[in-house]
Amino acid sequence: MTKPRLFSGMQPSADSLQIGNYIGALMQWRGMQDDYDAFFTVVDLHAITVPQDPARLREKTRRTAAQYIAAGVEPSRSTLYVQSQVPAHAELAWILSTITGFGEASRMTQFKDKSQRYGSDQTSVGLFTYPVLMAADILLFQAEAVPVGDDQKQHVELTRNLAERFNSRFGETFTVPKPVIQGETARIYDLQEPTAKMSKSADSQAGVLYLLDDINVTAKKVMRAVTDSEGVVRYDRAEKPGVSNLLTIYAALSGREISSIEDEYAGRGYGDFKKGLRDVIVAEFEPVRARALELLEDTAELDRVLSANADRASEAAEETLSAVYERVGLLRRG
Ligand code: AQP
Repeated sequence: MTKPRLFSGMQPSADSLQIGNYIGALMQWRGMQDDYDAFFTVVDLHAITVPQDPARLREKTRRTAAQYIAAGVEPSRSTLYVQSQVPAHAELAWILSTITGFGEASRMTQFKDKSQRYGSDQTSVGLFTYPVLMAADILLFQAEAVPVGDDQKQHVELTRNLAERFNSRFGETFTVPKPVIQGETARIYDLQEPTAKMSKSADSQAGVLYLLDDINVTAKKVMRAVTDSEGVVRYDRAEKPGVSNLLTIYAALSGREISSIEDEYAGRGYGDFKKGLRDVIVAEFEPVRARALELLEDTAELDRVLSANADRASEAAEETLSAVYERVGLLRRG
């Protein structure tokens, strides 16, 4: 039996991924490879919707791919490739933009947030059409499942609407995908500002745990994490965001229930708790970091793996794209 398709990706917007990307995405991806025919993409075309330094972008793209592999995405089992190496993404995005309403695109909250942050003169049209490109990413592979954070839910909803609209206007063409949303427990917050989502391209790095950071740096950041004055290891997101965030990380990496960790540290201070967490994180990160750095020592081999996977992705993408061109009425080359 053929497996259902899955699509997901991350932007190469930093030298290293952070623990939120690891817990919220990579750990899930790793576990879904058995049940799905998965496409995992480094979405560089999405990354250039905000300014990037060209040489650094190439470097970050390789680093992101290396971290996917180091975290357990297997390029021999799943299709792991770089978005810009498969031109069908951009081609389908154009077609979908012609059936997307201007008002519909204007309602995307991520665009509103980002454009407010950068100001309208610094905001590109690419940033505005970002969700249409994301729809193309997903629909190109007829993906049924799209594992995303809850901040991306609105974009997957738009993707579903576009798929249904296209199907009803031009005939059954696209699989209508479903988001696989990671709930609040999978959302990781900044260690210094535990009410803000942890981000790899955050302005301050003090509260961000990067996968590729030196292990001593990571250990220090954990020990300096913001907590509170109560001194009790207890989950309470509203009253104790710092400690709750640390508990979420601990539980996700150790596979334990939050209540069992609370019990273990009952009557002990935050110092002990942080040391326990530090050890869990270091044990998880050390092999991933070592493997990623090893892969980055041989970029020729990494590039070879990526282009072989891009060939595989192109083949799958072309099937959808030629059906789309046909349905829309574009005259195909004879
Ligand atoms: N803090 C987080 N907690 C849980 N999951 C997270 N993800 C990101 N941050 C957290 C998940 O990681 C994937 C990365 O998606 P992306 O690279 O497209 O960008 P993002 O979601 O905007 O992630 P960042 O780290 O915050 O990147 P920048 O700084 O570039 O904006 C997604 O699956 C996301 O849910």
